[in-house]
Amino acid sequence: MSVVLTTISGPVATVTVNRPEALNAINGAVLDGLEAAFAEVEANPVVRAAVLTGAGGKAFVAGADIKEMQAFGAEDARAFSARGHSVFARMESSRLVWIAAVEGFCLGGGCELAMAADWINASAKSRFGQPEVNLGLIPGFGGTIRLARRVGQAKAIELCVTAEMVRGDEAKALGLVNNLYEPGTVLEASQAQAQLIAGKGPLAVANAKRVIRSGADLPQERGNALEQQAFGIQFGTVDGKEGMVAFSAKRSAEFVGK
Ligand code: DAK
Repeated sequence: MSVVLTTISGPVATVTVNRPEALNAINGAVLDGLEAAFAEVEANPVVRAAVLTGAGGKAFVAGADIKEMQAFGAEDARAFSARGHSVFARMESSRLVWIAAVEGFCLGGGCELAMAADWINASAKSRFGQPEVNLGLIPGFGGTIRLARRVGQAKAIELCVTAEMVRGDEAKALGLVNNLYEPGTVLEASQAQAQLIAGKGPLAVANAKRVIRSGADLPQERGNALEQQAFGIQFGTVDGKEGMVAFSAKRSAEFVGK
């Protein structure tokens, strides 16, 4: 059985890290599987939104695979880190919205993987943390940067140096989690949310995500310029016209992604 599974249901893709016996810990094979799955989903013209999750219900992902990493020297670790960065970044640069559906433990490299998605859905019982210092390590898949951007520098330092876990409801209060659902229903609720997004204009969804992500590090004026350009582009699309015509005709829009 593959360590990463991809299922397509209508316009919604679900990618599942599938090593439940190791709480879905990320090893080299998982990175290979994620890279292939991200490429496959991105290239599928039918897919309009995507969910990332972990198998088994006990964990989204409990971290990078500690047993595999034990054999690493400094150069192996640097290469593993660089590979993780490049694979995870595929969700950020994707035309699709990626939702991380988190049940149970979401730790270390798992929390880093979830943060590379566009947002995180969880239950109040989910457990988030960056416990690398317990192993004498630090986050190596972008966690230091992404966590600080999500929760602020001071809280990110606190979480990374204490290794304390926070529950899903606490993570929501920190801004790490967008939406809470009942335990056992997070995947289904995330897929329903993806289905909702799939009904929107796909170019508009991709463009909104691109501008927000690219604009995050820009001064306001340059961000405004980026937005103006993207706003104009939408008016040159078939979908942009269709959406406004459908509104005026009091019917549902039929978007074609052009
Ligand atoms: N790696 C490998 N195996 C893991 C694992 C992990 N991260 N987490 C759990 N497992 C395995 C356990 O070893 C166990 O396997 P068996 O003993 O049955 O063979 C199985 O999953 C079930 O786990 P437990 O028996 O421990 O289950 P419990 O319910 O008792 O405990 C737990 C659940 C999540 C509290 C516990 O498993 C735990 O503390 N796991 C480790 C959590 C952790 O420390 N995560 C952070 C890992 S470090 C870098 C790149 C990346 C990173 C760092 C540097 N560079 C390249 C520089 C990232 C580092 C990390 O993510």
